Amino acid sequence: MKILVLNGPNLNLLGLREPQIYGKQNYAALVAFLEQSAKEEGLEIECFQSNHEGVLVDRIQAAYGVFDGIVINPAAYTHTSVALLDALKAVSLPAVEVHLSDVSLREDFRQISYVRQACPRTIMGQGFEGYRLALLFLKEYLEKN
Ligand code: CA2
Repeated sequence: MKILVLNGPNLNLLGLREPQIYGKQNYAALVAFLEQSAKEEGLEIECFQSNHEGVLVDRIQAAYGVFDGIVINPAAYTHTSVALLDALKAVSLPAVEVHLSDVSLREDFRQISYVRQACPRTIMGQGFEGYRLALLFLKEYLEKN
């Protein structure tokens, strides 16, 4: 099973600021954690981060026929992007929305998620562990479907 892990804008700055919200570890540590988690579960993953909405749309489109599922933390684009929602719907791959922080406890503008409509599962507030749980969810989902 091949899973694409997408991270949106500013997540490349992990560990540099706001550690009380996003944790102390950096983006490289997140990728290392994901690779270790995937190895343990026998999954093949590719991790990709971009600060650009269209680039993320391109990667979702290119996943069609190549990957079996998508883990996505769209970061700020969660709350603004119909383009990411449309891309996820278009490729029709099972996708899990992940957030490091618990967005349900944060500002009003973070209560909207466009991508959620295309995701059978959302995981929030569990830091890096949330990404591992997303991989596990997709593994089980793909085994059943
Ligand atoms: O909790 C999450 O994972 C978020 O997707 C993170 C986004 C935020 O806009 C979403 O509402 C929730 C922000 C990512 C920014 O990451 C930073 C990392 C270090 C320093 C500053 C920002």
